[in-house]
Parts: sequence; structure tokens; C-alpha cells
Amino acid sequence: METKMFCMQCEQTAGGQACTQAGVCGKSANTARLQDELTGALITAAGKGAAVSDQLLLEALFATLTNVNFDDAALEKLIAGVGIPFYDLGQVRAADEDTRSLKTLLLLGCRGVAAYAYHALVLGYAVAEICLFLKKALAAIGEDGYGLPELLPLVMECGKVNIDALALLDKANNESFGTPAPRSVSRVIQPGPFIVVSGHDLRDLKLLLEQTRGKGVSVYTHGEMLPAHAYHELKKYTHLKGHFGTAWQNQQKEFADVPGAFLFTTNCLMPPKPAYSDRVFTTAVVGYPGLGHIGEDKDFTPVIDKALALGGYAEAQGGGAFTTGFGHNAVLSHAETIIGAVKSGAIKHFFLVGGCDGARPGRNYYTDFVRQTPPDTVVLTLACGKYRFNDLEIGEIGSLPRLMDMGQCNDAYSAVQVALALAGAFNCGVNDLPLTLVLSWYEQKAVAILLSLLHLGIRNIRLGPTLPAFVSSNVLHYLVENFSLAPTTTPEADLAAILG
Ligand code: SF4
Ligand code: SF3
Repeated sequence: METKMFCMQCEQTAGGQACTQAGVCGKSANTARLQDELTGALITAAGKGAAVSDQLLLEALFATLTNVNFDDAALEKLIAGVGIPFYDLGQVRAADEDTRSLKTLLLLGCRGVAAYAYHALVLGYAVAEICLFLKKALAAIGEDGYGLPELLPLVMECGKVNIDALALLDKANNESFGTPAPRSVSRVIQPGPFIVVSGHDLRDLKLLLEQTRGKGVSVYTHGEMLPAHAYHELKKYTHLKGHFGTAWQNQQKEFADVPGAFLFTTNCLMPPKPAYSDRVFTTAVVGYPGLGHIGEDKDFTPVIDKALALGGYAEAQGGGAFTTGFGHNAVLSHAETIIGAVKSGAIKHFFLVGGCDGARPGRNYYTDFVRQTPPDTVVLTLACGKYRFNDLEIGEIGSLPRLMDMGQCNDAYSAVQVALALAGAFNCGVNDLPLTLVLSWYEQKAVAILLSLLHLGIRNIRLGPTLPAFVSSNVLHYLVENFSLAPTTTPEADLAAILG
């Protein structure tokens, strides 16, 4: 069959190999071509040292992430912005298997880094150093003579630079919106007009909360926006009422016929169904043809007007609550208690179970894993993978909940801080702690985070539900040899092996 496109960047890629006709995510062959041209233009520009502003670089990389931008016109505008003939990504695909694997790993890691750096940039934080690395990495992808010796150090450096980006974003979010504190977030949708905000961009949420103040419109979070409730500067808006729905892959079902407006600030956007496409809006790097897009002026009037016109529910809907807000400061404020509990044997093991969720079968692993963790263990979680189990009641250990949501995927930084603090307290290395990371991956931010964990030397990570299609057997061998990275098997077998 004729190959119309080539994309293998996410976990749901067709046949576990590559999307070659149309994206499983809904991306068309033409959109994939434009995303390749945009990436190719960035590679040429980096190789030639041509001027590309940090903002354009980050937007262009972010726009090519899975489930972000399906809008050909927006991609064409970004290509014109870079304004340089593009490097043909076909050359990367034609390289030997290991070079192709490492260049892909590097490119996808850079996309993840760019997403996090973008959020820091819009809050006014300096990303110049991060962008310098991104340009160096892009230039290396365009170097035809580069192979394993040149690329492997860059892949590892990408993990380090991603930690820098996560640290910067942590600082930006904490300084802009306050230090996250644990909170219970209602899942009840109150009567009256409402807007549901999805994605990761806390600045967009804050701007919308300002513009909806006193207008009789309630605001709810969706997906990765749940941890926003933990920040005082966002929670202080009394019309930020609660949380709508679950993880991103359920949106086509959960959004149907809902009498409210939806705003996507970042991934993960799925092609909207006719039952609700008239009420979905995008902003920043997100785009989809035919949807209302809020531009750089951040005038959310069309979203607010849509919510008012739809009017919301006549009676309250849904029920229950999620708890979130266990960032590094919140967890480490209990450091004495945690250390005491480990010493007394009340806590035997910590698990970090989280990452990106997806629609493919096999992801019940994470639900079953958490359900089966023994009562003397603590489960830290983050990112949208948490929706597999964050409604489970798994109890407490003393005054501590056994399940603690640390936040969005970028709050992997919090998990790293907690691990380093515990290692410091016990005078050992992170790998000597009774701590195991059980990660789910889906898109490219998860790739960047995995590289960060490898850069920190963290071993024995369990990764699922499947291994990335872009990892060659030699690269996988390297990861297994040096980091004991292992695929998830069954919850029973993995728990037995970890706790054995
Ligand atoms: Fe396929 Fe994933 Fe690429 Fe979409 S992003 S085209 S699903 S590999
Ligand atoms: Fe989820 Fe898309 Fe990655 Fe931020 S919202 S974690 S998949």
C-alpha cells in the first residue's frame, strides 16, 4: 500500500509501528506532511545558525506534539515564520536503524522539552539556555554523518535540559500562582452556564477566570488541568467550581451534548464530534480546522458567549471528588512523618505510578497495579495516567493518604525532588530507596521525562503499556543494560518482583 505519511511518535501508532495512511490520532496525511516540513525547517535553520526566535522555536516544536495542532493553516503560518527551505526528514528515516532510533528519540525529547519551556516562557521566564540546546539538538539531527557516539550523549543531555525546563516551570508556576496545597476538588457540575478548561496552561486558566468574574459563568477543569485547584491564586476565584470528566481519551464520549463551552489550552485534543464541535475552542499552539481559536490577545469573549448561550444544566450533575495538590513542598512538609514511618516499618515501599494515559487496551494494568499495592505502601502519582485509579479508596498510613496526586506531567519535577530529599535523609542514592517508578507513556512529553529520569541515573523503571516503536533493539539493549529499564508485565508479577 502506498505510504501517505510517516509518524511513529506516540504509543497508539498504527500496528505498534507507524501511521502511514492517516494518524490513529486523527491527523491527516497532509497535516503530517506539514508537521514534517515545519520540523525540517527548524532543522535547517539550526544547522545554518539562522535566526529563529525562542518563542517561534518553542511554538513550532509544541505544535507537532500528538493531539495539539491539526490545523494546516496554522502549521503553514509557522513554516512561513521559520522561512527557510526544509531538511527532508526522509533522510533520518533512511539512516541505519540505530541512528534513526536515536535521532527520533532526540527529536521527540526536544518536542517534550519545548512544551514545558513554552509554559515557562508565557509566564515571563527566561528560556534562552534551553532553546540553545534545542537548536544544537536539531542541528545534530540534520547531520548526516552522526551516529551513536555523537547522538547518545545528546539524548542524555536532552534529559538534563528537560529537568532544567521542569525546574523553571515549577518556579514559574509557584511564583505566579502560589505553592500547591492538597485540596479535594468537587466533581459536581452546578446548574447554570459553564466553561470547561482542558490542557496544562495555568496562565490561560487564570486569564479566563479574570474575564468570567461576575458574569454568572462557572469554570471547571478537565484532564491535566485538575491540579490547578491546588494553587491559591487560581483557587481564590470562587467561580472555579470543580472538575469535569476524566482523562483526555474519554472526551468524545464525555463532551457529547454537554450544554457548556470547552477550551483547550494544550494537548490532548481529539477530533471533535458533531455532537459538540460547535462549543469547542482552542488557544495558543492548539488548533483544529473549523474550531473557534482564541488568539494572542486572549480575548475569551466567544467562549464566554457560547457558555451563556448554552445556559448549562438546570440541575446539578455528577458527584464525588478528586484530591490533588501533593507537590514537593506539600509532601516534604510531612518529611519527618514519612521518614519516621519508613524507619518504623509502617511504610515499606513507595511507588510512583503515573504518566500519560491513552485509549488502547492494556492500560487497566495501572488500575489493577494500584489496587493490588499492599497497605504498607505509598502511591505517588502525576499526569493524566492518574485517572486510571484516582477514584480508588486505598486508605491512609497514619495521617498520610496512601495515594497522593503530585500534579500535572511537568510535576514529575516534584517527584524527583521528593526522591532526592528522601535519598538525602537516608544518606543513600535514589536507587537505594524503597521506591519504584511504574510509568505509562503516550506522547512526547513522557519521552522527555523518561530521558530526565535516565539522566538522573534512576534504574529499574517499569514502562508500559508497550515499548516505543522508535526504540531499536540496540538502543533498547543499552537502556536495559545501563538502567535496567523493563516493560510492564502483569501487576501481580511486577509487584512480586518489586517487593520480592
Ligand atoms: Fe500516529 Fe501518534 Fe503520529 Fe498520530 S501522533 S499520526 S497516532 S504516531
Ligand atoms: Fe496527558 Fe495528553 Fe501526556 Fe500531561 S494530556 S500527560 S497524554
